[in-house]
Amino acid sequence: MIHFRPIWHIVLGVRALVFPCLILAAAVAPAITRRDDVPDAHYLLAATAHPSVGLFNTGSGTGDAVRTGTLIGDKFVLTAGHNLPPVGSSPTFTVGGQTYNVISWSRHPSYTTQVLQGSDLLVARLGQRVLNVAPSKLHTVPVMAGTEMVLVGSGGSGTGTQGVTLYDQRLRSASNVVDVDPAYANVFLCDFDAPNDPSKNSLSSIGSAAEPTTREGTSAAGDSGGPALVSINGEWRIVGVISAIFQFDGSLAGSYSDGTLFSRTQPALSFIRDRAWETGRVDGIVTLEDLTIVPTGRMLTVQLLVPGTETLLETVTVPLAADGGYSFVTSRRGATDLRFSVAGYLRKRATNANITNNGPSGLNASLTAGDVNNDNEIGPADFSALSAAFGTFDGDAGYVQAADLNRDGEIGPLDFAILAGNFGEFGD
Ligand SMILES: [Ca+2]
Ligand SMILES: [Ca+2]
Ligand SMILES: [Ca+2]
Ligand SMILES: [Ca+2]
Repeated sequence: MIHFRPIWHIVLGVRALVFPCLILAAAVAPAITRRDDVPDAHYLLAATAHPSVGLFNTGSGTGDAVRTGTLIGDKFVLTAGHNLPPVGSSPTFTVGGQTYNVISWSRHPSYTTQVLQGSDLLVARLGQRVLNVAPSKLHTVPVMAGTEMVLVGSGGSGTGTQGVTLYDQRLRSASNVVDVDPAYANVFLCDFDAPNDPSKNSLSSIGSAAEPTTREGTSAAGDSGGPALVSINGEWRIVGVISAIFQFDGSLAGSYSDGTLFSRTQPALSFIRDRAWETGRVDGIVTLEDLTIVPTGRMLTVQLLVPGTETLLETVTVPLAADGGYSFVTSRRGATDLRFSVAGYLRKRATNANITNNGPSGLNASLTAGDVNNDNEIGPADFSALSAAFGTFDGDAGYVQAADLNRDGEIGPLDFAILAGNFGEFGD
């Protein structure tokens, strides 16, 4: 017998099509539970790989107010639709060691308490930018059955034999395998398999494997709204949001054979992106030419200018992401020139960008290396600076980072070649 237990309260009307008996019940507050033979420390450590996951407090003031959410933009959090803050509440989101006020939120327009239909999603907006945590990205491809994933939640903990025994609001991450019921396109599932006990393979009827993953586990109450993520080329991407638990054996929530129901995010991408989009937001990628390391944290200055003039409207300084990505928000609207500058590179001007409520997005620029002294010209002064430091390595007395044009830790022939190749050029 499978009980679908929506994590927050009783849900009525969920139809049982593939499950032999679907009974809905109110849940007490269980959360990510673990294999008996794997230490809790493994689950706690694994969660540190997901710093964008935090505690979403609905502000209800009740004992089950603290749920889970994921930062998906510097001001936006993705969580479950059933985590809707009550009217008049003061919800918060805690991530990266700081707590932020949630100032507005938007639930998926197709939200229903019938959790098997999916769309149990909510995008919340924070009152302040989160600057010390990189947001997670959403996977744009539907996740397939059999894919190994992780789920992260801030709820309690316990083991497969005992169920939940501890509620400490610490983030834990379990792994599991995606199970799919073709009758429900907007959700996927996982079950909590036990080592050497195929009787716990509760989703065998839809082809689930009986073997647990090395960090197998499942979720429940405080985990509600937490992400399911898959690793794509070494980067974690969100594929679902923890929506409900089901109990196969009817007792000990979070024990072996119990499982989790996730709302898929891929069918809801347009909703999520639309809500997690600030008006007047400009973004794109700035490529630092000839750089051999990622530009993470390099500061980009963007000057907003009246088109065709030097009349400065606004100056914005933001850090670059690993892929050179940047974004900022401005109240400026209409035709604007944007001049990009990063120390060590010639400035580049993008002319007549039209800033609207919706962008522009994808405003990219590629900056030329070699301006050691930042006078927007690659000339004799830069050559002299590089020559003076030539042959030094990072840590040497004479090493000057600005002259290490490719940032490989050595001021040598490669830097000289870059400078020589760009010699005589001016920036915009
Ligand atoms: Ca499983
Ligand atoms: Ca299974
Ligand atoms: Ca120069
Ligand atoms: Ca170098």
